[in-house]
Amino acid sequence: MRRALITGITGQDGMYLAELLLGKGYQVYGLVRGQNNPKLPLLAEVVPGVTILTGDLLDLSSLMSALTAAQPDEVYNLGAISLVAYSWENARLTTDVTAGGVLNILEATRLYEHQAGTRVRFYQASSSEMFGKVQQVPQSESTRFWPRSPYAVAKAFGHHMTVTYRESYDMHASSGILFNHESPRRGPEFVTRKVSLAAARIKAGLQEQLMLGNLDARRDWGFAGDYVEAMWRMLQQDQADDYVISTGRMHSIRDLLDVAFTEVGITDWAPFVKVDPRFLRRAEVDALVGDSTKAHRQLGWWPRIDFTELVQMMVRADVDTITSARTAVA
Ligand code: NDP
Ligand code: GDR
Repeated sequence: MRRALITGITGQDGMYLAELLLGKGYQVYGLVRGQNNPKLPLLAEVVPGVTILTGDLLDLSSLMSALTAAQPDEVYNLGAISLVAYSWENARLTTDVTAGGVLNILEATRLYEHQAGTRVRFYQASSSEMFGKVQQVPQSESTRFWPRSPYAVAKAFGHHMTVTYRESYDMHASSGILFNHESPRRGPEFVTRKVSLAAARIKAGLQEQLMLGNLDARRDWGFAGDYVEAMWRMLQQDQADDYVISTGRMHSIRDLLDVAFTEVGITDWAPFVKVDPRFLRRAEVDALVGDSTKAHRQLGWWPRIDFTELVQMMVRADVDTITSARTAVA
């Protein structure tokens, strides 16, 4: 039975990846931080087969203990402070976790390999945010990075450190440069879920207005369930490498609003949406769209769910949750 250790198991991707690996017969270990993490009940409900280990990316010794307990064949480093907007307000913490945490888990993995006399395959969750200011469209593995936020700078550090460990220590360390991917499990602080939730709540009469930032930003949005499959495929390759994972299609926040509100039967969202300067970014990434030709060719990976299906899935899930809650009360 193959064994995997996932950091960031309580996040959106961690849960989808755990489901995927459990379905493939892996023994899955998940690193959870804090003495009473509020997401533990959800984790037990969604992926009850996962063995929980406590630890923190800031604490190298806790990572060593987790590796020793899990004895993994594969390590997926998904843990991070991942909200771009938050990273300006908490730049040092973001740097410590999202950059320094990568060095810690790489170093723990290297030491564990040495001590246990075994090889471990390592995945780093890199991000399209590293491309930042648009210089080339679409962005591929060879596009230069121009990070525009403390989060993106931290991810660029983690990416380069992963490549450096691969080249310095001959580690099987791969980095997935993933473009935005969403799902009904996406945190409500991210724009897609904020919109899907608001559309459902406005339709149900539970909310009057939706406050947003830049409506003209454009992103390449895919489905998280498809993207974790790409992570796994990367670690099944003989050679570790870096891959862009994306749909190759770009949409604006306005497109997102169109699909989400149409799904609840509201044809004009304008009366419900207000631009609030609090949600504008100090340095915006205007438009990102990925070129995943390498992943198509080498991993045989393709996204299965497109933008419209994704947004409809998210809105329907939020509508269902609201309806179930009302039925339970009635
Ligand atoms: P989430 O924000 O949903 O999850 C982040 C996870 O990191 C949570 O489990 C969180 O735990 C954990 N974490 C935070 N701080 C620490 C710490 N100090 N030690 C250990 N774990 C910690 O992110 P996603 O699931 O969306 O993304 C997964 C990874 O992929 C992240 O690294 C993200 O930056 C990256 N990424 C995501 C993309 C996307 O579109 N979703 C695109 C490209 C990259 P807790 O529950 O305790 O807070
Ligand atoms: P992003 O995702 O920054 O791309 O990072 P987010 O959903 O936060 O923003 C996408 C775009 O929407 C615009 N926007 C708003 N964003 C938020 N969160 N809230 C708003 O009210 C709002 N209004 C407009 C933003 O300005 C931006 O242009 C995500 C995260 O998952 C990262 O961890 C990951 O690395 C990248 O995707 C790829």
